[in-house]
Amino acid sequence: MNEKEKYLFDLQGYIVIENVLSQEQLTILNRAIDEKKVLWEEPAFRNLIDDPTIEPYLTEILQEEYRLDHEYSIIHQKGDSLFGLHGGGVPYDPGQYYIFKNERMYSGLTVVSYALSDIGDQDGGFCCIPGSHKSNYRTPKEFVDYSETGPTVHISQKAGDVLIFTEALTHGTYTWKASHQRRSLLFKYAPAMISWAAFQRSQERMDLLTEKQKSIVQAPASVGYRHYGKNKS
Ligand SMILES: O=C(O)CCC(=O)C(=O)O
Repeated sequence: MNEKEKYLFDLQGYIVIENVLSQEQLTILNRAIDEKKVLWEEPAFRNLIDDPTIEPYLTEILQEEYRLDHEYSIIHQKGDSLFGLHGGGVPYDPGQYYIFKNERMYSGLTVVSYALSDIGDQDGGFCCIPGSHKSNYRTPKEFVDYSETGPTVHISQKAGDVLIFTEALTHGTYTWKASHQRRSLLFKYAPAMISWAAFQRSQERMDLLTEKQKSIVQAPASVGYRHYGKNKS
């Protein structure tokens, strides 16, 4: 994560990284969705858990050790309805926070959102209030229900681009207006000791993973406890 990207993530609460997925990956992932495969059935999905392009960003935003908390896809057809704004600095949520301390950022639940189809300016999809992860007042209800646009902006992505945002950012979803489907894969990571969703990974699914992936898809425990646990006889 370079200095410009750090500046932008800290300032806005999100960044877009272009061209993360190759055309080949897009073809495989989109085919798997056409075939209605669940996230864990297709290795190309599982390989995103330790995507080497994304790893340095997560290390910077979440610290050296982090965990994949939960993941899902968003498949929206034309007319699929909006989802109101949520998140933000107030009220403070210990699972979804953003702070800057000791010359670095710390984020709770943090989302890596892969676009598998284009999300153009007028298409709908992800929107947010840039900078709201540091807000000190509640989001006005007119902005939450979109009766006023206010400072809310829509974020475009080309197929293959990745949007990373902190869940502390006030964000939501505009109605999907394009004739093609919105296809996004959301991987939600947390610091090693935090669990946002209940931990319910089956052994059968864990067995599909590489050792590296297993170390990311793990139950919450502090880094100190994890290493102490490993060294205990
Ligand atoms: O990608 C989107 O449209 C919004 C996702 C969202 O609301 C969330 O991750 O909490």
